Amino acid sequence: SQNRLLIKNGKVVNADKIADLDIYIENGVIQQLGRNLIVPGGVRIIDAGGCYVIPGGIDPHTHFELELMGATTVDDFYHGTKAAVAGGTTTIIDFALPRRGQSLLDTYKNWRQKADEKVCCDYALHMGITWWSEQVQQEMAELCEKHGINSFKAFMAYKGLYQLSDSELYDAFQTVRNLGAVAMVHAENGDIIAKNTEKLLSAGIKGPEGHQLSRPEEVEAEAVTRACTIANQVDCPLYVVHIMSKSAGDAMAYKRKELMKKGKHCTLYGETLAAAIGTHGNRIPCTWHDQAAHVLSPPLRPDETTPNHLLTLLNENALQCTGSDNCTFNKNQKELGKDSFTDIPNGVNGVQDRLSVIWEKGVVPGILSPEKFVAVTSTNAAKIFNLYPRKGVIAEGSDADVVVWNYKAKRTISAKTHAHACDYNIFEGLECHGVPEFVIVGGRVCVDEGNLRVAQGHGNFLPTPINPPFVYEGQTPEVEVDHKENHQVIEEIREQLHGLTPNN
Ligand code: DUC
Ligand code: ZN
Ligand code: ZN
Ligand code: ZN
Repeated sequence: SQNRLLIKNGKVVNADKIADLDIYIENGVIQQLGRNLIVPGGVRIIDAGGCYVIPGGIDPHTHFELELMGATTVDDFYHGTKAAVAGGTTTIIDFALPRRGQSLLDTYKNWRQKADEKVCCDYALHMGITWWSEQVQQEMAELCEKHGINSFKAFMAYKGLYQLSDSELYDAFQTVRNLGAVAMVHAENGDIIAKNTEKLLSAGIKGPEGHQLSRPEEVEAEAVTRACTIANQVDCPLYVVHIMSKSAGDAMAYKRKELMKKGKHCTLYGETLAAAIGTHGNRIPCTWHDQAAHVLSPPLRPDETTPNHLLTLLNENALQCTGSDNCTFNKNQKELGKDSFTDIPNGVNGVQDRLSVIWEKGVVPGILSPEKFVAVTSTNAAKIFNLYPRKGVIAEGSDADVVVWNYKAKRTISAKTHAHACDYNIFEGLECHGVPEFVIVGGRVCVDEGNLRVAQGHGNFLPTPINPPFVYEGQTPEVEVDHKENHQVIEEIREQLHGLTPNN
């Protein structure tokens, strides 16, 4: 029947090892692993011979149906999760972002409304701390305790819109710490960016190239260092989103080493983006639209050695995760910035192509092993945001989010064939090894021999528990958790907040 599936003859890749295992799936959950499994008759068999079988990707950074800079992203929760699934990502974590002064609880409800009916895969939410007050502090506690949100993102840039001062960051991180949650930060120095922007505009530089010039590497690196310093003062776990430059990556590595030398738990984490690995900012001969399409914050760097540097940091566990920051605006929306780069809506695609890009740039040239690939595209995010081992691993009892990854096949990325709603693709023309031939989402075959057949509304909201048990001692290089203990926590949350899953 539809609910039973046997994936045979594949090589199962988890973050810690590769093993020859068949996978038996029933009711959306992995029931058995091994060769020569005894399974009921009439089970659909998928032959994964010659392929890797990997845990579905987790994209910890998306912006679906977000209103930003006067435009709303064209990938809503349907198109966004459809694109995710098409590329082998089976869980996304989106940012619920309140406007200044807006209630966090209202924002949470609004995001559930936007997402629940539309998602084709499971999703969780981070909450933005876009302003600071007593009310925000109280609502953070309620979100943690009643709604299963364990991560809160603050901004050091977007001055006058979202930016918090250092003392507000200190208070916000302390609140997060006391709740047992994880702080997140957009690390760029917003004050310096505002000054540089004024100077560029008055010098008549108004085109997209001004975006990158206004926010150079050290402006990002300084903010990474400052964010880690503030987090350390209040002993708060911190996840730095979208690290885009060599300098910022090195700053992250340095702050982590410093903390580990003191023999402390190291709970500083860094994420880089598919965009930073698969493209570069050296786009001078391009058309206005091509340049505008590549505008995101922090910007792509002209230094063409950036992708390999970031990949090396991922391999060394100086960075732990890769996201997409999928935040897609169409060409006509990007044109809001025709007269000034400051008005180009910030954002790029990536939720569909992240796995292919990281595979092509990381695994094919031998910088990342297949196991490390799984760690940085899935497992580490599951551990940091407390979705592990329900997500992020192929194990008995885990959700059946599984990808048959044909690493010998090739595909060429193009806006003509992608599942996004947007009319360009920043990776246009990139030929990638690694094709998700089958993508199984909660036991349902949603990519079937390459054919996409998603089920709108069939994903669930994933409440994420607080007190993340991911802290680890001293020099230990990997993110570790107590598998059994965390499994139990997640089971309890599942029952309390969610009724019994899976729902198919
Ligand atoms: N950066 C972007 O490019 N888009 C969304 C928000 C952000 O921080
Ligand atoms: Zn950001
Ligand atoms: Zn973002
Ligand atoms: Zn388990």
